[in-house]
Amino acid sequence: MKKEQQLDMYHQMVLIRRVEERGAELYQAGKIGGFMHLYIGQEAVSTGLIAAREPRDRVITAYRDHGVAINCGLSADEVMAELLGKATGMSKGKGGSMHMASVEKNMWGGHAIVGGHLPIAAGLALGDQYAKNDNVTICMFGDGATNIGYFHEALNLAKTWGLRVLWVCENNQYGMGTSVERASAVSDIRQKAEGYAMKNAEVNGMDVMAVYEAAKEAIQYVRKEGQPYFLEVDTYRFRGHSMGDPERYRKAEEVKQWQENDPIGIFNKYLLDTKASTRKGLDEIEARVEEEVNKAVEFAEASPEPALEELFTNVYVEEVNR
Ligand SMILES: Cc1ncc(C[n+]2csc(CCOP(=O)(O)OP(=O)(O)O)c2C)c(N)n1
Ligand SMILES: [Mg+2]
Repeated sequence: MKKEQQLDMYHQMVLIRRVEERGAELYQAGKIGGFMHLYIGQEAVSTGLIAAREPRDRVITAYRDHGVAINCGLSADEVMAELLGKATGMSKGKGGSMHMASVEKNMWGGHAIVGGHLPIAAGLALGDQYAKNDNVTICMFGDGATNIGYFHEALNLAKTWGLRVLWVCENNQYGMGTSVERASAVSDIRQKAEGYAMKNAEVNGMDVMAVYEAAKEAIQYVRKEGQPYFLEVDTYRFRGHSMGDPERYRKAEEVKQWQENDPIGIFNKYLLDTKASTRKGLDEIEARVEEEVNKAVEFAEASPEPALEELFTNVYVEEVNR
């Protein structure tokens, strides 16, 4: 990979982190309504995955979607404005934290119902199969979602019909306050893909380059073979499940251990070790992010709320280009 692309990925990861840290402050100040789930700690997952796609490949995810939007090419302005429910947000202020979407960037949401977007991913891929193209749909979901009926139906159909879906389980060890071991019959989640005779792999989600390499290989397989693929990514959320989580279900020690493997810190070290950048170069990226986020907050705060006449617009997409 060219070093420019690596530095762009570093920029994306730091931007996700800072947008969310500022988002959390604005939430505490009462400026953001509804639920908000932070991606802090998991930035390497979507950054590595989406860096490996072509723009024509579709991306769909659950409610932990702010980072995914940034990786798909949405600006900090559009994400921040959406968080604040403003008309200039990527979903015109009508989606909020959990429903960020952009057909233009091939980012199909942002879905709040656990597992509910997996059949939608299968549908997107079925549409592409019907149109006889070889686009890949990348569908991300949590470990908890693999215990839901939709997961099994969607994987079964994907394999039966040869749909081009890359299923990505972000195993962050918990579904709300329930650990994987307490909710799933198998804690090695990719075993579930074996049940559908689906090729699968597991990768360290704290290492963005490892995720990128695994995703490249997986996407190539899906595109060439016309078959789905299952990638389990081991990761951890550093913050609570959503904004009001007392975190009684896990020990501070455990959180600290994972935080020592901060994906941004690991990538920072990698870029210095491989001489892709200097300390000064990375500091400059971080300073640029700071400016971008300050500007995004100003932009979002100054933007208008959606007009009442817009209440029933943008409910359906009328045409999808294939
Ligand atoms: C069908 C459904 N059941 C329950 C909920 C409440 N709920 C929201 S998030 C969540 C946990 C999901 O965990 P996981 O899939 O691992 O995703 P993570 O939050 O860890 O990213 C639950 C049970 C929901 N949104 N939808
Ligand atoms: Mg989880």
